[in-house]
Amino acid sequence: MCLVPVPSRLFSGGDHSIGYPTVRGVCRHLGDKKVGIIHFDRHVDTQETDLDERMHTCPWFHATNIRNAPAKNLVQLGIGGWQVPRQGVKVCRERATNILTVTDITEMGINAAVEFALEHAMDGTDCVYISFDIDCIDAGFVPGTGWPEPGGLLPREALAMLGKIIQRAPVCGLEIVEVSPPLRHQ
Ligand SMILES: [Mn+2]
Repeated sequence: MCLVPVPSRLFSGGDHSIGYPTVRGVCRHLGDKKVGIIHFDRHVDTQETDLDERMHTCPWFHATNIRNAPAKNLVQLGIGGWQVPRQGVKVCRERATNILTVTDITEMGINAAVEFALEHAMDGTDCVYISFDIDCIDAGFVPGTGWPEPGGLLPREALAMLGKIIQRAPVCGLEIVEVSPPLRHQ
């Protein structure tokens, strides 16, 4: 485990609307330090608004406007679900963020995916904020979530990547979101 440059925090959701305020809160304590964001999800969540509101599909549009959280250090792992709006993808392209789809990760392997994530999230930053949306995992394993998606990561793949990243990166915060037990039907 790396030494952390700032106190590390654990947040749990609830929906992903906590992503922006939690990164903003962490950044207030970073001074001049910078944070890279590693985001596990089937969805990019980079559109400015959704249904005319800032909500759980929009955290990274706003978080990467924070001075300490450059967009070039946003890495998104497991993207490729049905709910990936064109507006969000457009923002990713404009801001030159980094995306690996489930297919990318499957083809390159989880070790190479972890290297990619660390290389880009740590490029010029001091620490890493990890956002783990449980819908990055295949819907067959996580029915208790708001937007279950087929074709996601296997639990062992997601947990292995998460573990390898935590071992090697100075983590300033970790959030686990989109957990909704009432939606479990099994
Ligand atoms: Mn999601």
